[in-house]
Amino acid sequence: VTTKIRAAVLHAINEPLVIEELELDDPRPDEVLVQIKAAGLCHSDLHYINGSLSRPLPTVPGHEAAGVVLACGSAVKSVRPGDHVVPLFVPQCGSCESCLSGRTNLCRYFGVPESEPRIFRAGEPVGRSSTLGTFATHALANERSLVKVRSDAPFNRIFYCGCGVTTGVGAAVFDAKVQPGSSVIVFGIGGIGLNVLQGARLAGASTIVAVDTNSEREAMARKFGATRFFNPATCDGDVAAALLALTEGGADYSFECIGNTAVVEQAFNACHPLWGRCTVVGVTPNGKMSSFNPQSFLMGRSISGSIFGGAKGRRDIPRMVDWYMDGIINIDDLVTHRIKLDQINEGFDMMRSGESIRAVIEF
Ligand code: CXF
Ligand code: ZN
Repeated sequence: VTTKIRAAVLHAINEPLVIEELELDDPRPDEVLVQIKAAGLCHSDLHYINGSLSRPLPTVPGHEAAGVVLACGSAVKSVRPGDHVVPLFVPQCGSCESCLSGRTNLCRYFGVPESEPRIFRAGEPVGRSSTLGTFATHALANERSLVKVRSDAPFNRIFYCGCGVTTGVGAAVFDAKVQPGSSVIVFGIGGIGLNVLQGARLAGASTIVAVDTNSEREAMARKFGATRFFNPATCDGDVAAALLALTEGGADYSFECIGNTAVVEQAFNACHPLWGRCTVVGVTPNGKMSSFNPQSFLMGRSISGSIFGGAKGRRDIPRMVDWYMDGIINIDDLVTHRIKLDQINEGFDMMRSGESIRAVIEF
């Protein structure tokens, strides 16, 4: 038995997604069938579409969503039909070395290729992003890739906790552990950078510099916590040098939220030479390199990266949803466009042009 679903399928790099009817297998004992209510368009999906990141094709992209449980496999314990859930592109099995260590949020099942296809197109297997594939009316998720959330929270807001909100807020709060009174520079004021800004504000940073080549992003940046806006296009000299001056010696924390290897270098060089910590959040294209003078590590400046904001989904997403419901974080103003599944290609066009911050597909 299978469930007939409607999904957006990526058949070839740089071609529009095609909306098709596919067959989704029934849940195995450890799987859950989820009706997707809202799914966000994330820049990583665009990376798969344009080939900056690669995956076997054809595939159903999409990893940032919220929905309702329709059916559970016999071994599933943590959710039941009717529960509201957020799928997790970073699973949390709770029992692997990573999950038990307290040193990482990346469960051993993160990024592990699937052994068995779950989606079919006229009997032929179709892949899916992050063992999810949420650009579809329904998805199958392993129990470890699912978290139950409160049922009074709107799907078309909390879907964003499944990737962007948690990635950005978490990078500042959980990973970098921004301290009260500190200075922060955020490079790239989009769907992730704005969340890093509000995370830095939540953590009590006192100087928060937003950096973007699009000055139209200044108003949003300030609304989400920026105290200064800097457009590198208006600066003749070295961007890092200008930011070192602007922060009177370098930021305590910097965040790269674009995925540009040259900007990673600027973000590193703009933080304080003795204790500045640069966090790479943007996903740079496969194969591209940044370079650093190793002498600049000697005195204490450091760089590290962050996936999903250091969050463990089953532990931290319910808390993110509470923060939204309590007005501690703003999601409403980031969800700039509401679309239908068959408008998904226009949604990615708006992402490319910078017209949208987040577009959400409502089912
Ligand atoms: C990304 C996270 C880093 C690796 C590639 C995919 N996922 C979410 O947007
Ligand atoms: Zn994402």
